[in-house]
Amino acid sequence: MSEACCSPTATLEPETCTQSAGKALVRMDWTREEIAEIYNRPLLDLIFSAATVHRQYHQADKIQQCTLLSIKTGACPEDCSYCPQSARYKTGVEAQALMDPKEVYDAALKAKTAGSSRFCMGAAWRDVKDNEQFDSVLDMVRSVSSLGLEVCCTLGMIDASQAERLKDAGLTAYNHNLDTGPEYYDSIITTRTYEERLTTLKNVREAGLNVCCGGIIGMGESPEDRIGLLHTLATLPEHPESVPVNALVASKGTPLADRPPVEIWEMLRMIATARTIMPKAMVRLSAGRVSMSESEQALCFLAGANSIFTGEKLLTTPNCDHDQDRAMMETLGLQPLVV
Ligand code: SAM
Ligand code: DTB
Ligand code: SF4
Repeated sequence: MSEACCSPTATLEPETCTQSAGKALVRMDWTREEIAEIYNRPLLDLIFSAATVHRQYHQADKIQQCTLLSIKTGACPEDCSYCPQSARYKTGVEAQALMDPKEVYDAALKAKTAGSSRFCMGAAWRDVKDNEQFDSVLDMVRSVSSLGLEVCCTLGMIDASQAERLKDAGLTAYNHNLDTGPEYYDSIITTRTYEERLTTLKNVREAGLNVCCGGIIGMGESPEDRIGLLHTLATLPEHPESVPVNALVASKGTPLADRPPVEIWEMLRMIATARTIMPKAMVRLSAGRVSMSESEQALCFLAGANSIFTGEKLLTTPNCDHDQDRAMMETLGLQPLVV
């Protein structure tokens, strides 16, 4: 008789079973059809099987708290339809020049004191230029890293040498999202290509940095587009160590301002499928958490999310109240992950 596979109800033949020694296999050869089958499972079966994989690879009672800081805000030349920081839309976001490294250090210290173990600095740039501003970002990376925090940056496209310099400065991970599936991508952004994004991811990986790469749902994409995004991520030469799942924060003035809110069921499908096909990754419940109830977030943690952004803001939009987050973790018996 065959062993039960990672689907709780499946009794697959051994050659089609995706488990090894009681653990889901880490595979880079997923087909779109296989991912679609997982994504479209009856929701409770999907959550149950994802929760099973989650417990094989992660401590299910631990949630990593991360803090974001916008170190350079707004006036971005790109046309990402979701983004309140694009100069092309009238969103009311006030442009701010690159922050002073000392202020960044203070913010990181505050985040650490508040329980964060990862600090992510975002800049509204298309790409990184080799100039004093990049030198200043390298200083910021060095000083945040000296606090013993994981350090992540999201600065737009970077080349191989910039990735190496970030690594040398102590960067843990670089965030560069694919945002959506390859077929839908051009409906959302025209000023940089999917291929260019993949090149940055390659530069990041080859420099020995961890890859943080995910996307956004709720931009009008179809389930097939979401499956396309998950397929691209899960068939990279190595899985990203970190996969942020964002629900669109519909921001006034952007072309996506009137998109209806994402249903929790869609968020759960996305998180559970990401968890199932990339078992080792940190799956981050990212933008959009502010619109979710605690019970909805609890389902996301059950489905395999193991990280949240804490602090009053994401980059430019409001985030959940930190005291309420603490109370929620207490209620759910979750502890902050210490790295
Ligand atoms: N400018 C850099 C870039 O685009 O690579 C870094 C900053 S950018 C704000 C980082 C990511 O935030 C985007 O790739 C996108 O996935 C996410 N993001 C931006 N605006 C968002 C929104 N309104 N709702 C959800 N996610 C958003
Ligand atoms: C990611 O995937 N989500 C974060 C982080 N990576 C940089 C950013 C979310 C931004 C939400 C809109 C804002 O606050 O401006
Ligand atoms: Fe600029 Fe990044 Fe916003 Fe796109 S997502 S407009 S590149 S800040």
